[in-house]
Amino acid sequence: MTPNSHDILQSVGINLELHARMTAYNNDLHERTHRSAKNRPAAMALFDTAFHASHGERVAEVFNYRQKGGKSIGTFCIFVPDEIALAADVLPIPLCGGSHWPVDYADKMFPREICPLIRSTFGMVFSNTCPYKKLKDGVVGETTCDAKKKAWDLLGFEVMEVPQKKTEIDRALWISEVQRFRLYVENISGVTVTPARLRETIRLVNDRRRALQVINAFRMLPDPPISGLDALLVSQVALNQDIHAFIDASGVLINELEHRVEQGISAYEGAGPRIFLAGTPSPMGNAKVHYALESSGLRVVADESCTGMRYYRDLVDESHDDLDGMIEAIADRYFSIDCACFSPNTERVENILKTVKEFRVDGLVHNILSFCHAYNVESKAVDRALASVKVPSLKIVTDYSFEDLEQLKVRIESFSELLQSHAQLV
Ligand code: BJ8
Repeated sequence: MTPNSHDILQSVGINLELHARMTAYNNDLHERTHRSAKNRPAAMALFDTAFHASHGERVAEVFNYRQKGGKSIGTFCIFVPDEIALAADVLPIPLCGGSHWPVDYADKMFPREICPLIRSTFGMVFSNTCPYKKLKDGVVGETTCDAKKKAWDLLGFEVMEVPQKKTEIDRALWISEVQRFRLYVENISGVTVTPARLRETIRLVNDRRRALQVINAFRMLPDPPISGLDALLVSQVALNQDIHAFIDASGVLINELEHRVEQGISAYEGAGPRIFLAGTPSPMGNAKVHYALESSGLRVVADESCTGMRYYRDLVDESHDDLDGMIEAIADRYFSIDCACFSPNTERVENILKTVKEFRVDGLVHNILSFCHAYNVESKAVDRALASVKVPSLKIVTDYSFEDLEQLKVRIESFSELLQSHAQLV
């Protein structure tokens, strides 16, 4: 951490001693899960740096931006449209926690029987270790799962209503919510969203998605030049880093991945089953299931979650020129998100089957955060569809702690054996 970042953390009231303990915990884990891996692309150093910067230099960037009069909001879900916030000169800061270290601090307000993503996020807030706690002008939640909805109630956040079905009436409601969000951010910054500015930010946010899509496509190859763990880190960084810096770093990585493919350099030492990981997101700090799988010899070649393809699969249509047309195009793109909060959610099953084919996966692993009922229950519908194409699956329900790692590895090893015998039979 630079002295500048240290002073800034102090000035925003961070408990420096606890913050140092939390970052040491996160750094040790990152060292163990990522940095010790062999065959990493050299460009991953850029993303390691961005990982460490999320609690240091990135905080300083946001602080300095605000000192110059810039505005920012906290968000928790990929339903909040970045394009519109950026067009109103409001910086969106995703706040979902991925670190196990602060979860017990959430006891101050939340029951233990809710998912670790929520507990980690608010554990950081209550332990005074969230560096973005005071660096924002508003917080926008959304009506996705019950735990989130009720948390926003308790904390008095602004809430976007995400419908739970996808009929025309729901679409109309969602478009009006996106319009309301535009007014909300305009009100925060005093900047009107113009068609010219929105056109620019639609392209910019699409560019970030395009970069992620290109990196992800390398994972379709028989010998992917980037591991699942590193692909996850790239997605996690995309959510926190300055968007221009992220697009630049992705360009460096893409060049290197192209060279690695030409030279036949794989991220993996041996041939292992190709795994599709599906389910809940893994915010920055959490890579536990990816690590459990890849350190057991399996290869995570596709990642369905909101820290995977769900975040960048679809682009916003760039062909509109008028403000309402652009807002509608943004609303439609976000409405295609196949979160398990929708009922029915047939799109998700269709997308999963498509990915199974494109990435030629041998098996699917449900990665479900404890107490996330939506993804846990929906795993049955996914399994039914997988059975029709003869793809085996394994369900992992877990939190952020590493206490059950050895147990998980035992289950993963038997799943790996099952996949190998299954491959001989089909
Ligand atoms: S669009 S997945 S980011 S809601 S894991 S808090 S659902 S109990 S994170 Fe999500 Fe938006 Fe959907 Fe994506 Fe609740 Fe489940 Fe916890 Fe979750």
